[in-house]
Amino acid sequence: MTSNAELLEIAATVARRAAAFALQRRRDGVEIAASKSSLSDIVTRADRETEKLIRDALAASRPRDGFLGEESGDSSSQSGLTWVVDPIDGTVNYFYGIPAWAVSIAVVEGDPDPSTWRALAGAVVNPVTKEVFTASAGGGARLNGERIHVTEGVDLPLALVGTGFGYDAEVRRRQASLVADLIGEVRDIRRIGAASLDLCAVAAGRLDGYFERGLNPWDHAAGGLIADEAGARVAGIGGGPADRRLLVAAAPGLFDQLHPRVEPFYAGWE
Ligand code: LIP
Repeated sequence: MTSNAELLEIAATVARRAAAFALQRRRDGVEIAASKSSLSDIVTRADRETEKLIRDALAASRPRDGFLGEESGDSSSQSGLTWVVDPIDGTVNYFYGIPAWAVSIAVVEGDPDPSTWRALAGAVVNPVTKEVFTASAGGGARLNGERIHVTEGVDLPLALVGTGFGYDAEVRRRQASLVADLIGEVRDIRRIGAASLDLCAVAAGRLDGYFERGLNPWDHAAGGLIADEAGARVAGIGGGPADRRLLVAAAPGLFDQLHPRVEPFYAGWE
């Protein structure tokens, strides 16, 4: 039986390799895009190539585990464990050269469904800032090996709150209407553009809270565990597991103020 610490070592090792690859592809890609195809095409290729690197590395070390990735879909598990992967979270930031994108790799027990899975280990690597966020279930959360913890004791009016928006313009317009009200009730709002980094920011005390609707499992599988292990409450509609309907993450005291403030807005969404 592989320990959570051993699974985390695999996640972090593969995520570091993949992040270095993606960073190099971005650097190479700008030249190709400048002379040949579009940069958006380069980004799409980098996404797929990075996920293939991750998938092949995990298949080599964990051949009986399942896989669920943003770009290449899923394969069923024979071991009861599934790797949940976003090869480049923060794709638009990657496209624009904004240093807020990450490779996110988590391993979960049970079906790869955020409403039922148990996350065992996760790594989020931002190669531009050289930051490696890691956590294992019961093992705490770390940034570059140093323990991290959420900021406690912040109430909503003084909270720095992160959020994000969907790719659909009409959805974004509706989401912005909540932010238009909330921005006057909190310290300020931040839109970083990568859910995994938003969740790691909560874990490290760089954000006091974060909420978003419409996240895919691979966006929050690793970051959600890292935030949880750093002392955050991470939950969705009705206080149940976070899923694409809603994710809210904050220290418990702030969670009890932020969740009831945003949940009603999203509770009625399909
Ligand atoms: C992104 C999420 C982010 C969200 C963006 C986008 P992607 O994932 O991490 O939180 O606000 O709209 O969905 O598409 O870059 O992997």
